[in-house]
Parts: sequence; structure tokens; C-alpha cells
Amino acid sequence: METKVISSGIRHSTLPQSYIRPESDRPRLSEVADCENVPVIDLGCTDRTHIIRQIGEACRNYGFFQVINHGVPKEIVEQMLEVAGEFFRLPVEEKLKLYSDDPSKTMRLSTSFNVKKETVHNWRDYLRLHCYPLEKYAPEWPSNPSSFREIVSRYCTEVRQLGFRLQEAIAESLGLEKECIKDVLGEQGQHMAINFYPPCPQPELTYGLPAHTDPNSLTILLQDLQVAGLQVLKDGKWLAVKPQPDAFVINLGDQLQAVSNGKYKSVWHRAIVNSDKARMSVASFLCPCDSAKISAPKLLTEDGSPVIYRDFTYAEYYKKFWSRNLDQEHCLELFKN
Ligand SMILES: O=C(O)CCC(=O)C(=O)O
Repeated sequence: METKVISSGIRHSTLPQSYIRPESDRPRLSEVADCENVPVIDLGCTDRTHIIRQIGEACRNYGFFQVINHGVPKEIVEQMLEVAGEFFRLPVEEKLKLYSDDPSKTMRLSTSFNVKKETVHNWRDYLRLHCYPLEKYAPEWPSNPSSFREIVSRYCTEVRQLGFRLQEAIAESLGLEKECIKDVLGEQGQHMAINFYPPCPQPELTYGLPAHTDPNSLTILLQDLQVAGLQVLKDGKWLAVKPQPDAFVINLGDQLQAVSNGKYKSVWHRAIVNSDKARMSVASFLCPCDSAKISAPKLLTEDGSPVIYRDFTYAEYYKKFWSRNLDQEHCLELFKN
């Protein structure tokens, strides 16, 4: 029987046709270089001005950076990866009870990206959870493994605090008041994607996730330390981001590009797969409140810089994002003045 997910334990010897990208749209893995100078920012540094300066440079030049000494306890991170792995090792019949391809569901196991819209599939399964407010959403999360809800709740709480500290630092790096970006984004939601990429028989023909930017404000990504797969686009070239011990990868999302009036970039990134080992990543997304009116603070345009994007609500943006395929043009292009 064919299952809806690829984390079924079945090892494929060739890539099913529906995952094969056209020649012009393959990862060309031999052309990808290592990202040698990924900005790694030590949040434990006592010189805050230095941290803010580094964050500003990383946001302008890369749209992403890594953080160490970030304050999320190591054991919580380890437990998060452990329980995520346990979930994906469950029998496929158990996991399929949670399957849905409806992006509006607040908890679902799914596959690829948007199976109903896309023409070529991606070599990924994912568990997608809404995470804020916890007391509203945690009760609908998987109850198997039995420690899942408790561990993931603790992880979400820590990561949310880290995200806010980073948004404050990003605001300061733009010369804004510390609270300014958080004020524009309103009471932020939080989502999580636990990504699982099984070994792929022909990784050069497909993606785990094709190039995309994140539609939200800030993404905090926990990468599998053993298996690389994240790549970012810098100056037109794809670079592999080597997993770094005890670090999170921070991606600026489309909303921070809009709020910064285009000064900071929402980074294009993709996940590639490999033939030997399964890979996992845990992406935590901070998302503006649905009714938040996304616009750049006056201070960023009062020097006469043109206002690049029209005002929009996050609800409007998110709907547009999910109505499209992942690897189309940048969704923000559709909101330009
Ligand atoms: O697996 C990764 O490294 C990237 C995941 C990602 O980009 C996403 O979940 O949006």
C-alpha cells in the first residue's frame, strides 16, 4: 500500500517520478560551497553594543546568522531533538492518524510543502504545530510519545523568549527603540515545523525543501548536528551552512524585511537531502498577530527613502503565501508600492 508520508521506513531504490525536478531546477550540489564565514554571534558577550553591531551587519549582508550562548538550556534542546526523533520513528499507522494536507489545521502531520498546490513534491515529512498560547494548543499535540507535550512546551517557551530578545536587538541595530519592532508585530503567534528528511535515493534530483523565504517575522532553526542540509543564498550563490554545536540558526522572515523597509533581507534558503542518513530540523516561527498592520516605522523613511511596501495585515500576507507554490517569486514582491 502506498502511504501518504515518506517516513514509512520503506527504503526506495529510485526516486519516484513525482519528486524529480526538471533539469533546470535541480540543486547542482557540486556547485555549492561551504559558508565559511557564517556570522556566529555570541549572545553571552558582555559588550551589548558589539552584539547589536554584529546583528545589524548580519541582517544587512546575509539575512541570517547563528547564535551561541543564547540562554536556551542545553538539556531542553537535547530533549526536543530526542522526542522529535522518537515521534518520527513511530509506526507509520500511528503517525498517519495525524495526517492532513489542509494548511489551515493548527496541528497536522504532512509531507512535502503544499501537496494540493505543487506539481513536484519535496522529500520531506513534517509535523506542524501552533504553539502560542500554549494552553490553547498543547492539548491538541501528539500524545505519543508520552513526554512530547511537556518537552515541546518547555522548548517553545524558551525559544519564544530568545526570539523576543533578538527582535529587540534587531530593532536597536536599525536605530529604533528596543520595543519598536515587537510593537508593530503585535501579540505574536508561534508555530513549529519538525522536519524529517528520510535518506533519499537520488538527492541530486530533488529537494527536501526548495528555495524559499519564510513568511513570518523571525525563524529560530535547530539543525541536526550530525547531518547537514541547510543552504542559504548569498550574492547569487548557494552556500551550505555547517551545523554548529549549541547554536541556533536565525533567519529573518519576510515581515522583518518589510518592517525594515528593505534594509534587512529575508534570506532565501533551502534544504537538500542525502542518500545515507535521515536528517531532522526543528523550525520555530514567530508570526505577527493576524491583525498587525505591517509597515516601516517613520524613523526609517524620514530621510526621504522611498517607502518600499504598501501597508498590509499579516493575515492578508499569510493567505497569499499559502495560496502559492513555495518556489515562486518572493511573495513580498506582490506588496511593493
Ligand atoms: O531543514 C532545514 O534546515 C530548513 C527548514 C526550513 O527552511 C523550514 O522549515 O522552513
